[in-house]
Amino acid sequence: MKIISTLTLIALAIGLTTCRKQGTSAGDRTANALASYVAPGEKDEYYLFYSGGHSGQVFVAGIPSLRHISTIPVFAPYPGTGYGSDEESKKLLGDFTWGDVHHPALSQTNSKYDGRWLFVNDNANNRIARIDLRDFKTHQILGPIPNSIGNHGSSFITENSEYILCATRFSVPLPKGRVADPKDYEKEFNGMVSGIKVDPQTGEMKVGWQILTPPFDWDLGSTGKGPSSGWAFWTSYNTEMAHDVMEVNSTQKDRDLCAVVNWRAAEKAVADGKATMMDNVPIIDPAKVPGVLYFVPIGKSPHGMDVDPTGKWIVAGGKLQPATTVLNFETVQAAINNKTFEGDFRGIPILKYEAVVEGEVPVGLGPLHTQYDGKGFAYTSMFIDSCIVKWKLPPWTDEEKKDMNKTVLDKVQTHFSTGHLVVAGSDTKNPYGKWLVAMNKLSAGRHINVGPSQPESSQLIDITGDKMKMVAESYTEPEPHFAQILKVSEIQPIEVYPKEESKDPNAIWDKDAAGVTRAGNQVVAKLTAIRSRFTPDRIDAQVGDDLTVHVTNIEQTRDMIHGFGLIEQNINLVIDPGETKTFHIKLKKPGVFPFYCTNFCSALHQEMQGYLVVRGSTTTTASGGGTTAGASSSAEK
Ligand code: RUQ
Ligand code: CUA
Repeated sequence: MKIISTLTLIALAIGLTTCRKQGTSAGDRTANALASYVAPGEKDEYYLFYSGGHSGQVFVAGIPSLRHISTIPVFAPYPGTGYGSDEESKKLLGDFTWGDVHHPALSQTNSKYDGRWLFVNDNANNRIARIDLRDFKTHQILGPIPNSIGNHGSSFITENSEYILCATRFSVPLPKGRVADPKDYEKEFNGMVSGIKVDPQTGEMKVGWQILTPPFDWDLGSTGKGPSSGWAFWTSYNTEMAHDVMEVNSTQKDRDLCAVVNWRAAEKAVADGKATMMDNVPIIDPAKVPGVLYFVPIGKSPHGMDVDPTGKWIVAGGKLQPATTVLNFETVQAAINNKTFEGDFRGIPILKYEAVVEGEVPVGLGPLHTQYDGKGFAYTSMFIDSCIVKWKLPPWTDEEKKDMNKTVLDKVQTHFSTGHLVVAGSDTKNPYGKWLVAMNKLSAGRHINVGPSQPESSQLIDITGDKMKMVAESYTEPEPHFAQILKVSEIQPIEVYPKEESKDPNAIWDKDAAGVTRAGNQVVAKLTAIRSRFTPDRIDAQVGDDLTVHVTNIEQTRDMIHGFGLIEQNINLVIDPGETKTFHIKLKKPGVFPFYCTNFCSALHQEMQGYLVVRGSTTTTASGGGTTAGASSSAEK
């Protein structure tokens, strides 16, 4: 396949619209409506976990309805669940108030979803978070990851959730904090592949090891399974190693180099003492430890790189090449064993293109990501063509090999500029198939006008037949990148925190244990919340005190959530049934500050309120004389 220039591509895009439009007859409309209709009282069949992009959150929708059901806050405060207001979530967030969530990954056992955790990466602040699917809450945020900047090529999970693998989008002088001139980019800057170790019992993550790379911009990737077990793959753009005017300078070469990483070999090299330490992380220099890293040339400025359910085929989408490139892992393995190299880059072997590429599939313009249904078909999102293309994976017949257009089976138009797509279960060895969701970068006025801040659009496509069928569309806040789909019947989240599991030392379950205590200027209040009362409903303190409040929601009933909003003190707790939450403030101004339940919990919800009474300090009263009487009283019960 001839590789063509950006300009030719744009010219082609104007004259070539081959995507099939969907029927809009009354019959089609009725059939589509029924296919995605979930009647009142009925439930969706699948969860759709969308990354929330720079909202820092994860959105949960149902399939087939595409209805948004809940938001899981991860890297940014979310007042709806009080996230970022209580001490527990403040600690998770640290000093950051946002993150950029790109690629969610469900935990796997034996290349199948095991329903335990959802991991998401933060492209902006180099972090990874773990959401527990038992309660749909964020339980850990790891990072910023050392020696690593721009955690975009992430979070890719290995077959048994041994590791989350990450590659850097940006390169900087390492270790972080070292300064070099970007003009010396090639010499002074480096990228990194990181293996984040996941504890098999608890899911707790820690940085395992890292592999130093040239300063290419690593892009999307995925992990192997079956024959490619123990391997991982990333595309890259900017093998030109440009540092400015990237749009031009990083798109010079017809082919960029993809990374083929043997993560088991990396793990072993570290165990064998072949790593050196940087910022407390064992770092492997792949030029000195052969067998860990290989390159494969892929054209041009590629983006997605997706392993199929068998683990044999690896498909790269070339943003600036009108084709997807299919690598055959068995020939990759053979090329490595036989040293079928076409040279090296800084000591890293480059596998010979012809030896490892099975073929190029002429899918159209702007192929980004590929997903699979487990029946031998692949589905590629087309950014420029605005469509989804269905095509046939190898093995191909001689006739198909002669005319690769024959492997392209169907195209359906999307609206517009599709980025990621997800097929239910595509990254497992047994996809559910059935549904595909296209995540479009532009909605371009297909929704009611909401002004210049526009939502993102998603479209639901039925892939059960020979021809794809678009049945529904929906909108989300910015901005879904990738998503994961999980069958609802595969998990059973809790709906209350069981009392007997409470480990919070400040939890109280009996109103007799509730109250306010003082030691010096430290005032501690322990409250219970239950329909429709806080006990105690009065907290007394004075200016200058450090006030700590623990609120336990002692309900054990589903949906009996209480809030604790403290007026003019910027405190917003939301406490689920059986949960204890804490806040801490320094009291700076005198006054009477009402607190109230923010979740409408009962007929007497409005009555669920109390007072924080903050008297001026004794010294203030003595010297200023302007504050109210009784300033010396404290911690009344
Ligand atoms: S990238 S639109 Cu962040 Cu996943 Cu491909
Ligand atoms: Cu508790 Cu409203």
